[in-house]
Amino acid sequence: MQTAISIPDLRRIRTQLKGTFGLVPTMGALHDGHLSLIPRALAECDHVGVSIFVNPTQFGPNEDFERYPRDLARDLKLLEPLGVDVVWTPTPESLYPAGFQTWVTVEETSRPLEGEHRPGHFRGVATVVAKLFNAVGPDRAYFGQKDAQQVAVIKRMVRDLNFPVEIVVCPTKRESDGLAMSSRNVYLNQAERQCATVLFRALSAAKKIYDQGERNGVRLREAMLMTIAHEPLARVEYVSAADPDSLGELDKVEDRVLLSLAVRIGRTRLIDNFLLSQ
Ligand code: PAJ
Repeated sequence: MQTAISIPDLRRIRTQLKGTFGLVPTMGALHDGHLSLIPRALAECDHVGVSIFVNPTQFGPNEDFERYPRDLARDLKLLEPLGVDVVWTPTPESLYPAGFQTWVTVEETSRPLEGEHRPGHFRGVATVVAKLFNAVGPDRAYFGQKDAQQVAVIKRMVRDLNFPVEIVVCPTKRESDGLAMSSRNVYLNQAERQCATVLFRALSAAKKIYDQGERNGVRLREAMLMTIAHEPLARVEYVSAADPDSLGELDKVEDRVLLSLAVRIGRTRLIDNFLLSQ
């Protein structure tokens, strides 16, 4: 496993790796959710690279950029046995040189849900992912369904800017009680950790009535809200039953619906979603 910090070093390594290349972009603090993307990438590509970069531009001024978990030595140890060819850990100065002023904005898709509660978040995500794609030149890039709106935004950017990259979406990896794995789960104390299953329980309640035939968007959102209302530690930011591509809220579900929600538990903000079809 080779490692690179500078873009020229990364490029030197990259040009030596012939065949198809898969990129797994991450912000580190790796857990089994991140790691689950790697076997998929290795199975589909001749070579695989992982980027680790806590991207400052996707954090709001009152968000957790400073306290976001960072442990590069541990991350490298976790990646080493998996068969990854290269790990790239760029510096903020190399990706955001002095005088930086060029941004990628995916307009409509970035607006609702996360975009509404985290202004500027997807501008930061789209910009850094475009820069990672430019530097690496991957044939495929692997993202988790866990961040459903991020997937929609990146797919839109790839189409709109003609990036020659295939976006591959991998299923959300969960703890045994349903909690979606997230680097932010380490912020939760014991009581909050128990409460955190409320996201999965709310999504499951909506899925249950969906499976029984409910196609009314209001009812699906209500089912999630009612579950969260029973948890005194949980404060809902949004619940949504939306079109998975446009992210527009649905009155009536036709064939596919993205159920998603953001909930604050204490100081920690968690998101999750189910993609239901048919
Ligand atoms: P990060 O939160 O580190 O996540 C890296 C990748 O792992 C993302 O594609 C995310 O969706 C995926 N992932 C996280 N938790 C997962 C889980 N429980 N199951 C499956 N996949 C999971 O997402 C980002 O970083 C950043 O926004 C990034 C794309 C790297 C741009 O900075």
